[in-house]
This record gives sequence, structure tokens and C-alpha cells, in this order.
Amino acid sequence: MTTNYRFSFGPWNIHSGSDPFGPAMRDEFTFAEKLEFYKKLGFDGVQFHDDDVVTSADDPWTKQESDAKRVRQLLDERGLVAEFVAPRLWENEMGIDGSITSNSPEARKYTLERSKRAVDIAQIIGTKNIVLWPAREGTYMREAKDPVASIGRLVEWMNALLEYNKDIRILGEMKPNEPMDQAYVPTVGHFLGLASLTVAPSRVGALIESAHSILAGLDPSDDMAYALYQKKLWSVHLNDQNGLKFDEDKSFGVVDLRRAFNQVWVLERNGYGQNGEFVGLDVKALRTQSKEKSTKHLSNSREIFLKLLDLVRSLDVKKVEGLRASRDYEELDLLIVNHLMGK
Ligand code: GLO
Ligand code: MG
Repeated sequence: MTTNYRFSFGPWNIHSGSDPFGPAMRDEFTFAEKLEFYKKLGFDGVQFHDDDVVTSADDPWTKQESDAKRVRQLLDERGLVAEFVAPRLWENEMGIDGSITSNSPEARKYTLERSKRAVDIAQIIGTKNIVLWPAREGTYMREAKDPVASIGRLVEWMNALLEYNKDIRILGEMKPNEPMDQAYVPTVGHFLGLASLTVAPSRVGALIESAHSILAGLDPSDDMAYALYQKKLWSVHLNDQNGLKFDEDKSFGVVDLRRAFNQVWVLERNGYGQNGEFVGLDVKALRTQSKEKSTKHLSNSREIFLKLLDLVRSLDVKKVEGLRASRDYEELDLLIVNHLMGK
């Protein structure tokens, strides 16, 4: 069965170019303008934070509900679908020291209430997927929190949401660092270990971002394979990363083509996308781009994915198997590199 891949990104992936060291370099497109780009660039899925959907996640529920219904209408009118909602727990001052793992009972209460509203928002805009990127669930210094209690709090948070709505699925998007020095659940392996301790392990899976695996010193395609084997790879954030530095969110494949090829290979060969999973691209336009040219990172990433897909599909599998059997990995190296070079 040939997979017809569907692509997604979030409104934050079209942005004004500010970074921790300098202000915006281009005007922000409005949300309505951003929505118009999706189909034009070849995308069908929209990823959301809770407050990408509603004006403020702290507004009274009646206001949030009408905002969410309006967004649902905008999506329906454009033939777009919501892929997931992620509560943006790391920007509110309540989450200054983490949200789920905060030492403050008040902050944890806020977090749970807000997360339940994110579930309600997801229901209105038509998705069952709740993404947990636990941005500040870690420490800058080890002594700041109780590390064992923190793991328990993450499980309790998942249990509360899984019980709150029996239809939702939780997708953990793990990242080893940034903004924190050390995250408590740094990799997909750690997260899927916790998934099995929840009240509904079958509704807990993963979203794997290439850069996050790389920052953990791991190969993204192997991380994806680990989740695929468990039938728990429910979304991806493809992008690229030049070594172990800050999360660069470069266009997919622009740093290491072979590493990107291997991600497409593992996805394609294991039926990713056949149950409606999206190919998400969590990429950022370079700060130097002009406003008119600030969506190229999205179309380029999609194009690179599709070209690598052609290469995966045209690779001589028999040859690969023969070289595996004869353990001639030097020849296999050359085969792959030649294939990537179109030789
Ligand atoms: C940052 C993450 C972030 C998430 C997004 C959705 O490193 O990749 O962009 O993907 O907030 O959870
Ligand atoms: Mg991401």
C-alpha cells in the first residue's frame, strides 16, 4: 500500500524572526493569513497550542469555547484539519519553575485545570491528540526539586487527563534540554517507560522531533524505530540540527541528508502515515529572510521529504539485503552515498 503522506505545521512555524538576542525582523502574519498558506504550500494539518486556538487560555471558558468554535469553522471552510493541541504551559508565570513538576501546589492546580481546558479545546476543533512538550519539567540545578516526586507528578498529570476524557491520546514530545539544563524525561525511551505506568497505556504514545533526538546524542531514525515497533509513533516533528547546540529547527535534511534519508526510510518502510499520522515539520525560517520569503523553510522541508521518499522507494532493496547478508558494509556505504548523489 502506497502511503499518501499528509503534512502539518503549527502557526508558530511562520514567525517574525526574533530570537533570545534580538527583536523581530519582519512583521508577524495574522493567524488568518497564516491559515491561507497551508494549502498553497501543500499542507493539510494544523498543529496548535491551546492559546493558538483561543485568545487567552486564562479567559473564562465561554469565551474560549466561542474562540475554538470560530477556529473550527475557519479550518472546515479551508478543508484543513487540526492535528493536535498542546497546552502551552511554559509561558505563563505560573509555570516559571515548571508546571506539572512545580514545587507549588497552586501552580500544579493551575496546570491541571488549564490542561483540561486544552482537552476541551481539542474536542471542539476536532482532534483527539494532546501533545505534551514538558518544556520546563526539569531543573537548572539538581537540588531544586525532588526528582522522584517529579516523575510521579508527570504520571499523575497524564492519569488525570486520560480519566478526564476517555477519547484523548497523549503524545509525549521529549527533549533533553532547553529551556531547562536537564529535563526529567529526556528521551522517547524514558517517556514510553512512563506510558506503561499510566491508567491507559494504549492511549499514550510519542511525537518524535529530529532535533530533540540529535540533542540527546541519538539518531532520530533509531528513536523513531523504537516507537514504531511499539506502534506508538503518532506524530513527528521533522527538522535538522547542526550538532549539539540550541534547538535550531533547521529545514528538514539541510544539514545531514543521509540522516534525513534514514528517517524517511524508517517511516516509509514501517507504514507511518497509514493510520492518518501526519508528517509534521517543526522548522523555523532563518532570521535573515524577508517577510515575503519567510515560508520557504516549510515548502523546502516538504519538498526534501518527498524527494528523499523517491530515493527510499527507488533504492535497490535486494542489493541492500545482499550486502547485509554478506556483511559488506563498506559496499553498502557506497551504495547509499551513490544513491543520495543520484549516481
Ligand atoms: C520545542 C518544541 C516545540 C513543540 C511545540 C508543540 O523545542 O519542539 O516547538 O513542538 O510547542 O508541542
Ligand atoms: Mg517540536
